[in-house]
Amino acid sequence: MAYQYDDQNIFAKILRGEIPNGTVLETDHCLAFRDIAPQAPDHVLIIPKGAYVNFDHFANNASDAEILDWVHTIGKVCTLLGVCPDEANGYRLIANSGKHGVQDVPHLHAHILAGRMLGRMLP
Ligand code: D5M
Repeated sequence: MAYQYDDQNIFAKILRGEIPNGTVLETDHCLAFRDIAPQAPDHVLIIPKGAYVNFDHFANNASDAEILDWVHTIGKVCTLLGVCPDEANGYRLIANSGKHGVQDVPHLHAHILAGRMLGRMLP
């Protein structure tokens, strides 16, 4: 699979500092920022700084350090938002990939959605 990364995508511009963003957390390999069109009271995107189109591109090509940092950053964002599940809350973690995944921005991003009761995704 040959992945074509478009360096003009909006998240590449955010990483280059060309577009402002609502940063929640920045690490060596990742940036977490608020979604511009939130679908829940807390809606944060966690992206690797590397040029990865989607999840499988990242999972099959990124270094262990990049992968660990992305996973840890997602966990830290959950902690920062105060949504680690107890009886009262929780969150949804999504990475839309490709056409059937209805991915709009072609730079890997995890969505964390929280702060309200979300609809059931699967029957
Ligand atoms: O979701 C792409 C997400 O990216 C969507 O929820 C809107 C969000 N988005 C688009 N532009 C921006 C900027 N400039 N800042 C923050 N968030 C943004 P997908 O999974 O690709 O369908």
